[in-house]
Amino acid sequence: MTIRTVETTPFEGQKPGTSGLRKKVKIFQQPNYSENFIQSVFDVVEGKEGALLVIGGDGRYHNRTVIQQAIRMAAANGFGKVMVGQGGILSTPAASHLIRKYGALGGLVLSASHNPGGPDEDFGIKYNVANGGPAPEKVTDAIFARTQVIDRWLAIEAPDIDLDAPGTVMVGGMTVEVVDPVTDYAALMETLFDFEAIRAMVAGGFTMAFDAMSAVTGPYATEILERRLGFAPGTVRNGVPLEDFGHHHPDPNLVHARALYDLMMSDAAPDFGAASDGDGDRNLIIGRGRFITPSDSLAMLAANAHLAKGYAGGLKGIARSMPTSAAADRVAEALGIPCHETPTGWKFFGNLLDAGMATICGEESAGTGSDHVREKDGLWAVLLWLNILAVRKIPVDALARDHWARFGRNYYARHDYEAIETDRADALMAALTAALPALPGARFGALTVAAADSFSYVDPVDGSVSANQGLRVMFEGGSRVVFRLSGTGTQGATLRVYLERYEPADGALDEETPAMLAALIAAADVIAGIERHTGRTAPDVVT
Ligand code: VG1
Ligand code: CO
Repeated sequence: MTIRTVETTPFEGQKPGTSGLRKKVKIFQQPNYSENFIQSVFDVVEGKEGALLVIGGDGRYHNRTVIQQAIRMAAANGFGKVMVGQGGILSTPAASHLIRKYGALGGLVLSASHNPGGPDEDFGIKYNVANGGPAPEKVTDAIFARTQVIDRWLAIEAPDIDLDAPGTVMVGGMTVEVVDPVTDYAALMETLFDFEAIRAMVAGGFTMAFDAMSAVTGPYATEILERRLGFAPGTVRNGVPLEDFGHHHPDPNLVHARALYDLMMSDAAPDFGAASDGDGDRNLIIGRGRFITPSDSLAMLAANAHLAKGYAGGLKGIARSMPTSAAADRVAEALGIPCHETPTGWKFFGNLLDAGMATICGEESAGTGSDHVREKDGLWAVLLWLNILAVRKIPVDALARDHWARFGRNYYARHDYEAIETDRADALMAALTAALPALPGARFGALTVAAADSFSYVDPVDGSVSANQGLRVMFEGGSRVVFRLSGTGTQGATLRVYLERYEPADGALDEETPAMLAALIAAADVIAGIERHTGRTAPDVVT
């Protein structure tokens, strides 16, 4: 086996963001670009000799090229075995499960998640550690530091392997096993949920539409929903993963999953609608005539999780990202369990899950998951919903109304201003940061600021501190606006404005969200000077 040592020089900007390194495909196609990053990962992680590495991606354009090269590099860097999904496919939660199940040292997840794919769109690489979760900040910081001084990468001389042929081949001295991407994941789901009960509900006439958005969940959803649970063929829509996601934006929200939303609001709506994103870790839940916000979904799943066999023993705790609404906090309070508030990004849940301090986690960005893996998991959320509906035997809308009548309702929306010039976005955040101390007591229409701060997180397990995780303006009565800049975009800056208003159980529970948030939206613009700084008068995306 010949190991090639290829000289290289550092690239700027290889800093992993909220979820790995994400850039335009064209940037990743520069000679040495992907290799520099992967080698930096390998230079930083310890214990590679003879170890197992899991590799898979969401099937987007450039996936196979990087996988073939990563296999040659893993062999040169001393790994004993690579496990890769057939066709290069592994959803993010399925990759997390394989890492855990087979005791891998870690995994490379090749995805830019909900970002579009294709030659002119986005690509990404994320490293997950031995617990199956995204590398924590101390690891991503070390990887970034390494990218800034890297001067060589290693690969063996070997031809591409046949990624479509299941089985085992040797690459140099290293074993490569091409595995079915669905089998282990589907088996895990059967341990958590009562498939019998869901099958009986389906046999009784319960219908659903699942939009895989031409992304990675197609094969998973077809196997689990149609083959194992008995939903009719055609229940899974856009079920074949495409390299460019059919030119769509594989982001399961009301804008990009519009067709599903329109169906669910129409007379032809099935009982249940759901969608997942590029890499299968997000979920959209819509009942007939009723959209469930991701923050509400987290709260409703937490309140009912004990109805599924995997959670029959109850929850140890709930964790949510800071911008996620406080709906889950009220459930935690009622259950007498802790609710942890973390910065945005799944990597911050890892320690809480490992330490047994949380069982269910969620983010307002359509991410929900549990301690069964260390990633958010789109299909898991869909199956937990189905299991709960099968036990409670009520429609989604009734479940939501019942929940609000008990806990109150957190009206919620997120406004995104995309591709703002970076300087302007930075100026807005700097000015707002400077203004925070003077805000308490200030009035904006009928709203009075109760507190304002820059969110900083101290990890209760390892004591690590993550500062500057978003600017919060809290109002008297429990309403709130949060401002932060995205860490997953590939063009300029994206400003996210998170809006939340609480109505108690005896308050106005059946109103339209935009009307309920109108005063907050107006206050947000005045407080942050959104139009003044960015020139924008309206958000690009409202979810
Ligand atoms: C966004 C979401 C965040 C999520 C992250 C990765 O990050 O807000 O909640 O964890 O995407 O999701 P940001 O920094 O752009 O706000 V995924 O499905 O793209 O891996
Ligand atoms: Co994703």
